Amino acid sequence: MAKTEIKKYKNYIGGEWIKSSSNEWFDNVNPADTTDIIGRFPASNAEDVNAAVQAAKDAATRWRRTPAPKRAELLFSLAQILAKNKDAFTQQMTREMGKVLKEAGGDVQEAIDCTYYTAGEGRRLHGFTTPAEMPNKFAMCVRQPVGLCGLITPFNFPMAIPSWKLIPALVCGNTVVLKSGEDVPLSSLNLVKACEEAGIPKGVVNLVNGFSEPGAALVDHHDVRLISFTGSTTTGRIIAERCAQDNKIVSLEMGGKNAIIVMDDADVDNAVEGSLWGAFGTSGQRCTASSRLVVHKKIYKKFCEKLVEKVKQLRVGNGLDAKTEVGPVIHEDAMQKILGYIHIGKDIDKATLAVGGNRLTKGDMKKGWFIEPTVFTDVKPGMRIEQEEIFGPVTCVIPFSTLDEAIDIVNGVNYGLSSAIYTQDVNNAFYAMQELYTGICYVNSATIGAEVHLPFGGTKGTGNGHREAGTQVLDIFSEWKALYIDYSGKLQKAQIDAVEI
Ligand code: UN1
Repeated sequence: MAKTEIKKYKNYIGGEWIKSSSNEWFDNVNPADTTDIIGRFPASNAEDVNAAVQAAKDAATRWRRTPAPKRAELLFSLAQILAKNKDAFTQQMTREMGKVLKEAGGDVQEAIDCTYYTAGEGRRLHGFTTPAEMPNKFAMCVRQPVGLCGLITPFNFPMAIPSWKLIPALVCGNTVVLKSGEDVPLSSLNLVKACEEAGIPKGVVNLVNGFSEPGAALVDHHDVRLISFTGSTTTGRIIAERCAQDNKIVSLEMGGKNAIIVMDDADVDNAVEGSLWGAFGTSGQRCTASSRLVVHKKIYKKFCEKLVEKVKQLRVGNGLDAKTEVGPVIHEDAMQKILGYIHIGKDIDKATLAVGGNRLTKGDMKKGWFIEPTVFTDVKPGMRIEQEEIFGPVTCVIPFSTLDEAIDIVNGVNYGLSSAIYTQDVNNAFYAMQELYTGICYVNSATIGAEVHLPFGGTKGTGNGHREAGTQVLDIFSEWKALYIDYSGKLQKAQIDAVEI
């Protein structure tokens, strides 16, 4: 029987679908079943990036001069196209990324929400006016586009994260080269194809697939004015250093080591449910994952028992099966790294492995990268599994006695993305909201589940001060221009000429 040929996908440069000048390809593999090849994608090089940057440069003036409400109209059409294709995009995302269908649907929905919400900014993009020091003089501030933006995206939110970058870049009037995550190129391609269908002009959005070579070429390209990156803290730091050579704007969204505090007055069942969702949703492969559960000593035993019981019941398997609750991790290297951390937890940190800890290979699972949902208990602040980002289905439970101690534990890592507290006491809740040094903080829910109209980002090793989503993202993708209009008909010197009262 003739084997069905694996579909080849292309880069999108200057409105054309073209293969890489390298003529090399890589396979997009299903992490739940590595015999399932979703497609072949161009393994692009610096030459492809140069072509994409040139196309984005050529399109820049026309796009910048297109009134923002008109740009936004195209983005509203884009949102409709994404919504129309939600089911197909969801299926394809689960197949290439592994997360369960419900979560993949949430990911596509987040891209739709982001597109509708941010397109609305096309009729706002507010600046401000302010009085000038001198009579007969007017002062105001407007946003101007940054120019050419390079977007580098990860695997864990294959459509949501590209949309967080792409849509605000476009509404602000920038042109874009997107380097898709090499493990999930189809979801980026679906988003870019939808841009084409929505009528976004040629060259405004360009897509280059591949590994680090095109990523590095984008970061180093002199004509790129901004790099927006989501990924590891190590890579982010390298990108920041390289961007500094050229004074590029750089927005980084990196790791996390997020914690949930569970107070002794909390609704324990609710806290267990939240912890389960926060720790094992997306197989723990979220920067916002609840990888630490900081639990009051008075309820610690009860909490651990209930949590372990629930973890044992989680159904691990192929995300395409509607019954599955936890899918695979993204690839073999990720699996080995996570298993390595489990080994560190057991044998070096000497924490208690309460449940899980192994690779799963039963039946069809041997074809993919599955790890048992894993909980360490009796974890102490400072242990490696308590400090370092694992990015997998592993969480650790840390006992504490006072809220101040719990807050110190939460803040005692080199990350600051998301935090949470379960409590019924309003004083505890407000005190924690004030003291937790993270970009996002939840009360009575887990550390995951950010919505697109609020700023997203974190402190310390998580970011470099920028926030995506909300209206705050506009501060990444536009620059302020201060405008002074003197209609006095004479020279007026600010700070020097005295104004008669
Ligand atoms: C990420 O973890 O990389 O808040 C993004 C959440 C999602 C986005 C997560 N809306 O968990």
